[in-house]
Amino acid sequence: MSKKNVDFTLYLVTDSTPAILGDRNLCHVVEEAIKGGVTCVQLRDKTADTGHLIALARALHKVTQHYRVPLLINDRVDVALAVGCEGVHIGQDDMELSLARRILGPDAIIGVTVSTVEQAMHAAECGADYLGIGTVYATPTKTNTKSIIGTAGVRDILAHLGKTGVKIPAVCIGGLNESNLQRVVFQCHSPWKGLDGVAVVSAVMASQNPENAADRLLRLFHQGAVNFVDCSRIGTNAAGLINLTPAIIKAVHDTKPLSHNMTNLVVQNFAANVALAVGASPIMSNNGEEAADITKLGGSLVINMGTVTPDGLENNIKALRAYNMVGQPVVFDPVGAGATAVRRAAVKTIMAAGYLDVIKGNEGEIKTVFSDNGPQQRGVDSCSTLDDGQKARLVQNLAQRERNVVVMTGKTDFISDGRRVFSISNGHSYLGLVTGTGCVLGTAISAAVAAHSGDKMEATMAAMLHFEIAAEIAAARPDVHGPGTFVPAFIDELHNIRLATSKNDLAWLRRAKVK
Ligand code: 3NM
Ligand code: MG
Repeated sequence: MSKKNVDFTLYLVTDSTPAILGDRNLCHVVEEAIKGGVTCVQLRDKTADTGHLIALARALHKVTQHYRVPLLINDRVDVALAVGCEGVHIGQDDMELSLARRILGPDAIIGVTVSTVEQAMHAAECGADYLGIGTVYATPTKTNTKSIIGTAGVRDILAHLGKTGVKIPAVCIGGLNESNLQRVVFQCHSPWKGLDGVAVVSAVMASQNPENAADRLLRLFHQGAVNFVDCSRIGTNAAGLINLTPAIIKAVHDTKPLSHNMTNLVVQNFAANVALAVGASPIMSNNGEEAADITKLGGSLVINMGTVTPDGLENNIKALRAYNMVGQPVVFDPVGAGATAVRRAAVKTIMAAGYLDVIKGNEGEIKTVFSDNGPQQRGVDSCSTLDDGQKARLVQNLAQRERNVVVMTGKTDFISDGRRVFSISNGHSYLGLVTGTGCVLGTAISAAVAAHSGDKMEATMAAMLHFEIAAEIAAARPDVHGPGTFVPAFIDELHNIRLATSKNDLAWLRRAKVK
């Protein structure tokens, strides 16, 4: 087996602890996993006595040799040498790479764990054969991990390697499983270099059917992230987006998609009415347990952080995973994100737990989502410090980092998919004087992304034009005298625009101000 053509696509790291292996036989579990598609195996046992570890490695090597899959030993160069397996995997605190190389020779496969660009470049320069990048997400399998770097951290490392022309296979590790694999691969991808594989422990080792588990993971890896942001129409300009808007509003009208809202107490009723007005079918369920069933009805999810409780957060995460699992869209509204430490932590937790197709917030919220040293917000109201150019850049940077669509609301709204940025200057100041208008915009967006299965930026733009122009028309009505009378008129106009559009009456759309 030449080390030049090792396949790192599905890299299995073993774990002999009772919590994961139970009373099963390690060699048997690994054999099943290889039958399912595991392409590379690392024996990792931090507590076994040396004699026992060598015996185990020998037995395991027989299995891996039979299937022509390389076996690497975690940390223990001596054990690898003793059993004559294909190589080792070393961490930053283990034996130095150059020393391990001297002991094992040029043909051994030596991989290194890295969590920074510097460590990655150093390992590559010293002749590592592959990199294990992590820790992506906090995981109970390894509680002493030093740095949780998320998908953005992995992508920074891959991008740097790619840009500087360093060719080295790379996998990532930490908390990967069936529900997040596709979007992790998608979000880790940089234009210069992507992942060559993923490394897992519990997703396969703890499975009652390791063969099936490996098979499904491998399929997900090869399938790619088909349901995520589709940038296929990157040529679309502002006029193009306006032209696409009626078809998207009609799609909502015709298909009546489900808009599943996990939202705060203040806006539940308003959000449900807005969903109906734009032609969606609202379901207001804050119980994460029923999310998987709700996904079967099609539709999309809004996670609104308006009233954050530990219990609520847990439910949000369950629902997020359920939607990600089936590739249905999720809109995240980080209400009041910067206001308290609890909310800042909640944002981080939600961002790490899944893929958010659209993130929508005001300036302060988007700043906080972008970096935790965002501004201290007062309540959930917005306050502005950035000029339009800075806002556009922030929205684009966040969308680029998350590989999704980001919306920043304000007098002028900004929207980006990471490549394009548009501003919308429709709307009315009454929107800022009524509570929950931002939240219900999330609901309107969720309806559009559920009904329009293509580019989520197109869908988001359509929902925003529908919403902002309805506000403009409502505010101008003679029966509207202020924010109180504005609300029912606004719901009327959302409804009217939808009905007019379904009859190809597009006069309202001439008001669109998109740049
Ligand atoms: N190394 P699971 S994280 C063995 O970051 C290991 O270097 C890590 O387990 C690192 O797939 C990890 O069950 C455990 O989350 C990964
Ligand atoms: Mg180690």
